Amino acid sequence: MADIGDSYGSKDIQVLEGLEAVRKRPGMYIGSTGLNGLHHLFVEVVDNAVDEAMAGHCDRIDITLLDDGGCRVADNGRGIPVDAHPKYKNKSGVEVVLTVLHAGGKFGGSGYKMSGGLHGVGVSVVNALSQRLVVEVDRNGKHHRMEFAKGGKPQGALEVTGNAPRGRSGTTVTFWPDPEIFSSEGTDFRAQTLLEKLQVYAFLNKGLEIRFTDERPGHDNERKVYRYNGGIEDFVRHLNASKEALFKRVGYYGASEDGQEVEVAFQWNTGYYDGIHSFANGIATVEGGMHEEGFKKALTNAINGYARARNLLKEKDERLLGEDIREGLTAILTVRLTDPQFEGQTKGKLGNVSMRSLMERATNEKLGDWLEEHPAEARQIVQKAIQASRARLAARQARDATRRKSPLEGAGMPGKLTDCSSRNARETELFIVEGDSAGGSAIKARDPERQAVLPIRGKILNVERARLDRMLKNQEVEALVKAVGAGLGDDFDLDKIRYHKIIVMADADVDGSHIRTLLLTFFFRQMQALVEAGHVYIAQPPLYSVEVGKEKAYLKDDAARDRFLAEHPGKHFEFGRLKGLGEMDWQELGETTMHPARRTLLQVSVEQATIADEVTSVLMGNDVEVRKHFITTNANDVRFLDI
Ligand code: 0RA
Repeated sequence: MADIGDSYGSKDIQVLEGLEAVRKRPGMYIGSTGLNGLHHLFVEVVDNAVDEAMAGHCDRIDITLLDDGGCRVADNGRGIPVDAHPKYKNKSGVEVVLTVLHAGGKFGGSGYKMSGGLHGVGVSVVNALSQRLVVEVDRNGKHHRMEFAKGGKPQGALEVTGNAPRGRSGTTVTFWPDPEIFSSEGTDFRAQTLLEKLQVYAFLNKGLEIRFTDERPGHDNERKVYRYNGGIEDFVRHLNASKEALFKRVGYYGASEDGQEVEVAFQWNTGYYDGIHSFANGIATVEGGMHEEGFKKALTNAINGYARARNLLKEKDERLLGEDIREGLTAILTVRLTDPQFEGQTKGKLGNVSMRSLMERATNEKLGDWLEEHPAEARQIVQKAIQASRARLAARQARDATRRKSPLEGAGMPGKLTDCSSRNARETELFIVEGDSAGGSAIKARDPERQAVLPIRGKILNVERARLDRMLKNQEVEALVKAVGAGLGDDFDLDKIRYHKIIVMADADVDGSHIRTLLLTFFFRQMQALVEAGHVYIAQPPLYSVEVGKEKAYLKDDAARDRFLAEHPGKHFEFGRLKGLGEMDWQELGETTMHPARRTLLQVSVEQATIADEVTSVLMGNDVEVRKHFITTNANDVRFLDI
């Protein structure tokens, strides 16, 4: 029996202080309190369930978005321990896991050694940032339940509420994010974002079944199920599905040593980009790191070795470069290790040196074997790399020719560019405008000191399908590259950009959206650092105009129109739908879309390089059918944007 002193001791105060600290500085735990942060809560809870799966105790996870805004994650793992935790006397394991920061993996010992570590802030953080949370545990034949109020405050101890279904164990966490914390962008989950993450989890955990149901009214309520018995091989197949594979087979190898594991799946496509995606303990390492380094080095080595041995590369021929070999490669690298070191700007780079040597040895040996065993595929890989090296030389010649045309810095600006007078890139903006007439209005409306305008006519060249040498000959591309002033591809130098805001201004119609996608693809492919550093924006011309007395008001979107109607109750208005930039005169364009104080801009971010790459190739690649299907099913989904 616990007395009052026991049930409210100093431990409890510490616990509440811990959760209070999370509420004071949510950003430190989940990055932000915008939509990214909100989705982080989801990731955190699902991660815990996936950890159970990785440890071999769970093969199904059910996710439900409830119609009251809650999110439920149910797994059939072992269930969070329900007995009293030795360090926290009278508290159940469940309460400790839900209220003590970082308590997630602290007990149970070995079962948790592979857990992520990056997202692993613990489900207590989710509790702290929820207005309500209910945890249910099936374990030892009993069904247990515990509820928490706003900020993670326990509403009573863990209770046994009945028997567990026969033989079942598992954990169900249902949480309602706190709107007070997520006040800027709200608490509505985006199903598409969640599904993308769930699909990656399913690929990385072979055989794990992940089911998702969105019960919210007005959403697609059909259940989605992800389960891949082929694991990362299926992942590669999926990524290449929208492309043309160089050969049918997907290669695979794995190795382990001292409790560390590496696995690789790969296939080449006929495209020109490399798509290496790496993960450490299930977490995307978008900045690469030691495992990627080891892989790339050994890949170059293995292919060159094979090409020489088979005389596909003659003695006089130069060694193939890594970039030539990686052209068209789609590969998934996953590693599992006990103490992952995540480094770099976004903590997306694996720092463990041991992973470089394990990956390098595994690749040298196993990929070497694979090439010997699959001579037809091996020959195609080598031939493609040889072609790539020739194209690289041709591209260099073409680029040198472009450079020679404009030897002086700052000279050689494209004729179509109306530049601004300030040379301080930090304060300047480049508007890329569709069409000459809208371009003319933009030139009149701009602030000549800080805003430059580059009109782009027609559709710029489809960059996914064109190799660099051809692309550089395209006038629109050339003008764009010169205006930005920092080169392109591997030579792109972020320090040299001439404007800190590159703003794409296109109509809200289908053509406009096509041009926008082409431009974003171009930036994503050829000036990736520009996108990553957040320099690319999309202008938002208003969708509606309305006369209020003698004045004309502009409304950004449907939500703005609804607000306007709510602010003018009982009155009738005619709303004009603005079809294009051309419908506004230059003053209007300036007022609504260009003036820094009055416009809204969307910043373009590469939220998930994996997914962005996929969308880009679906939209831009050669497979018309896949593209049509994608556009019709995802018409409202602008995945590049982090709105
Ligand atoms: C601590 C220890 C053990 C499991 C868990 C936590 C656990 C947490 C979550 C969160 C969602 N689902 C979960 N499933 C398990 C180990 C338990 C044991 O050794 O039996």
